[in-house]
Amino acid sequence: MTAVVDTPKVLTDTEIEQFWEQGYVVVRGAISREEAAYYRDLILDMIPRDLNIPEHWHTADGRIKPMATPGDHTYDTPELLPLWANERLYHVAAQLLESHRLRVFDGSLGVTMRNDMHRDTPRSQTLHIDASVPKDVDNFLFTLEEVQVGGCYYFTDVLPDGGGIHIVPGGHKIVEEESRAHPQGRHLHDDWKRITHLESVEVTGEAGDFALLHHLMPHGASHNRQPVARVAQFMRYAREDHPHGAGKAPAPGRFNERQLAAAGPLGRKLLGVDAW
Ligand SMILES: O=C(O)CCC(=O)C(=O)O
Ligand SMILES: [Fe+2]
Repeated sequence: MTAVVDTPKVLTDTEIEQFWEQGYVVVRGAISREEAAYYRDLILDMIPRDLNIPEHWHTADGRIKPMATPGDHTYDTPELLPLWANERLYHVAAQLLESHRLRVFDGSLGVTMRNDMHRDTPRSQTLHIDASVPKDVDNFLFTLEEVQVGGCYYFTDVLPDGGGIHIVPGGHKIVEEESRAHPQGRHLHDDWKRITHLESVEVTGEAGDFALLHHLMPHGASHNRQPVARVAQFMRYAREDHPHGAGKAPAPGRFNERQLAAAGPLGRKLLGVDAW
């Protein structure tokens, strides 16, 4: 695949090839170790020190998922918005999606602390995809415009069995193959939210790395057997001309002045507030 955008090339040709073949790539040093430690502390400080977990947050098997409000997992505070506007990741997404006109979204958080239970299974979550394709369409288009790339920043070192996200190497191709062979391919395996026939492996990484996945990649959270809690924030990128509207602009007034200042010029474009 040839890159047609004139943004800096963060990934090597080999890494780009690996992404399209394997369905994922680890972007090394998306932020520095110092920045990662800063964001780790910021996120851990959101957890009440009395460990009284708010009713609307999720917690299971040592994985705490803070919720901004009931039903909304997006954390786009001024403190976290620089992560949304990260230039290095933006350039990677632009390289892969072959467009510089991108939208960023998601912003959910995940803290996975050690869990000594359920030793018979490495994962705490069923394999699923989080595709930017509505569930009311019959099938995926399988075009580059439809692809969303996303995943998570690791703010902590993620050693083997350390709660790293599980993926299926080449799994995005299996999803494509099965879906293409079925007239209602989008709806297989409970709309691809319950994938039980594939084997997964953990993506390890260092504090500051970003595990980037193709949106058809089956994945799931894993148990953390290590003392070090895994702290992560999820980001997704889609093209502005995304066929199902993932690139559409936000409602006017969606972001306040402090958020817009924190996002900076690139962030404001990625959020859809300023035009490309
Ligand atoms: O926390 C993880 O590693 C993965 C979480 C995930 O995929 C999800 O909640 O949709
Ligand atoms: Fe997911």
